Amino acid sequence: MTTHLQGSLFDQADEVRLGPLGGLRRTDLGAGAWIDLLPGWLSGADALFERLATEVPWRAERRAMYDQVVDVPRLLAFYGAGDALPHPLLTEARSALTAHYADELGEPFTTAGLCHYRDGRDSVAWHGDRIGRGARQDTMVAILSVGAPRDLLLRPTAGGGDTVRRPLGHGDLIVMGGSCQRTWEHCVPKSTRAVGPRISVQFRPHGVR
Ligand SMILES: O=C(O)CCC(=O)C(=O)O
Repeated sequence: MTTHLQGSLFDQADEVRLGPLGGLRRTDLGAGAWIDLLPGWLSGADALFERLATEVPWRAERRAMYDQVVDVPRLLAFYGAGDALPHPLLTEARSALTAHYADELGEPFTTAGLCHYRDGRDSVAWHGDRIGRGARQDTMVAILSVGAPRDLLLRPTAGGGDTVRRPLGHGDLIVMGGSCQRTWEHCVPKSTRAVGPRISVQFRPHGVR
């Protein structure tokens, strides 16, 4: 697959390496929801992007919408709890997140969902991760982003309140925690700007989708 990623001027590192998680900064969103953010957690993120873009067995999905079947506007891959992840760095990232949040989360991050946004036409609509336990329980979803930044937007499920916007790419980490999947929803909107490709890796505990 051709990727056309314009690399970051700030991240020319060849070695793919995680930094410490001590720099995570928490924003309280209210209603028991929060996000933690760590820009540039991963150095060498462009190299990881290229590896994932070319080596992951990406699936193009189609979904029923009203009376039509439409293309899902992004490529997908999913790694369950027992599956080998497509790059050792992702295994390292999952372990580091599990260790860092052990007391607060009380269980490990186990699964990894990957989304590949090829250009600004790819997106994910407003949703919370509520297919599983996230519908009833507080939980965490940690997202590592590589490739060109795309905005992740969050807004209260109940309506009202400000929309929170975080541009994520080039090795940035965001963790959505507490009631965030129930009381807030998130999306990656389409962009009419000439944006490059981005891959997000979402680590979730067992039973959260
Ligand atoms: O790509 C992202 O950062 C968000 C992905 C997401 O929300 C999802 O796949 O449920």
